[in-house]
Amino acid sequence: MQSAEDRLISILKENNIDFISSLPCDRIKFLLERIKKEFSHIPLTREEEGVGISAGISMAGKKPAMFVQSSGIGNMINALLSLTGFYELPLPIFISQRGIYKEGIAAQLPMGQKLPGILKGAGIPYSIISTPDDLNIVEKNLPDVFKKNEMHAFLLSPAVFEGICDTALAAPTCPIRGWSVDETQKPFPKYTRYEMLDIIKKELNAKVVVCNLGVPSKELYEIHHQPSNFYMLGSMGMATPIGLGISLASKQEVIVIDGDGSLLMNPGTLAVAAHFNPDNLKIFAVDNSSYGSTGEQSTLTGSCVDLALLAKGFGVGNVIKAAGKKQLIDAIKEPAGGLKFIHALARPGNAKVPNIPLDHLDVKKGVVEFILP
Ligand SMILES: Cc1ncc(C[n+]2csc(CCOP(=O)(O)OP(=O)(O)O)c2C)c(N)n1
Repeated sequence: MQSAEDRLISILKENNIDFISSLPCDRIKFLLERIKKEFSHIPLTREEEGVGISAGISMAGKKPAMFVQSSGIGNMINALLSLTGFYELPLPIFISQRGIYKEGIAAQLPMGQKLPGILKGAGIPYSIISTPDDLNIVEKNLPDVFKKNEMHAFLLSPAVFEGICDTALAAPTCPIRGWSVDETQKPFPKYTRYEMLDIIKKELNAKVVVCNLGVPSKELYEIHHQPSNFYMLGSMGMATPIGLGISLASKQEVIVIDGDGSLLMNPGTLAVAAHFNPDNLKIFAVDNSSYGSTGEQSTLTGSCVDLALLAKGFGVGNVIKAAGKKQLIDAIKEPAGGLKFIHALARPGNAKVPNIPLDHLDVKKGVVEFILP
């Protein structure tokens, strides 16, 4: 019998889809790996840009499709309405709908569960795909998207692909990068994110630590839990903005542990941070060239983006690359007299750590009581 993945891929092929852009979700990681091999694939840094890229593709006479997580719709809605809908451009959007089936991350519930209502309110047609048999609905509705120049959201329940396990999922290779801000130091990734956090843990003591969502937060909880750690459970791309806000509004020393995928989703925040140049803020950007939490899909820091140069370009004065133990500790320890951006070059890989056993409101309470005792 044909697997749900095979079925969906053949429907996409029968409809002559030319380009598929995506930003990963853990629940469709095996499907995404197949898509990358079988279609012209466009890796995104933010879901919204996929809407623009798809508009360009369809105006050039080709057929686009997008694969995103339900949370990504929050990043797309304006472009979907004022570009795709307004100009009557076709766009099928396949959405991994979180928060509705065996969900382990509470922060996925608000957006995932409200998604049908949001789409309804926005006037975006959608279909609910709850089981592999429901892929018939995709088969029926997809041709109309291109015939009628419409957008259509297909809400894919994690149940559709449950149990699918592709042993061929490629692990990202450790990036070898030629670039360097300072040519005298050419650091090479040595440690995983977990090992890095372990190396710098003492320097986090009694500071406000805002930590990137997903596995980074779980690893930090396991390695160095303290009430002043703000563990993000959702809102990808918000670690640096949250840390900036705390640093501007308080005298606390703030360390943001961010990730390459998340920084690329919201890079403009580095310009805002550079503008204020707070001397109580350090951004420790763990660059493992992958979306570690969702299956280690490669990010563009492995091919073309140098986060240190990006930070410099946005006006951050104190930028350092670090990969070795001493470099990492010195970088986080030494004051910079202004905003400091540490480009921490990491190897891909996640530690096997459990979910954080704290209620999200208790996480907030711990941080607030630390800032305002
Ligand atoms: C808007 C949005 N899109 C996609 C996701 C799914 N997602 C959760 S964590 C993550 C990867 C984050 O990667 P990175 O910041 O590089 O951190 P790493 O896990 O690699 O350390 C993704 C894509 C999400 N939560 N929100």
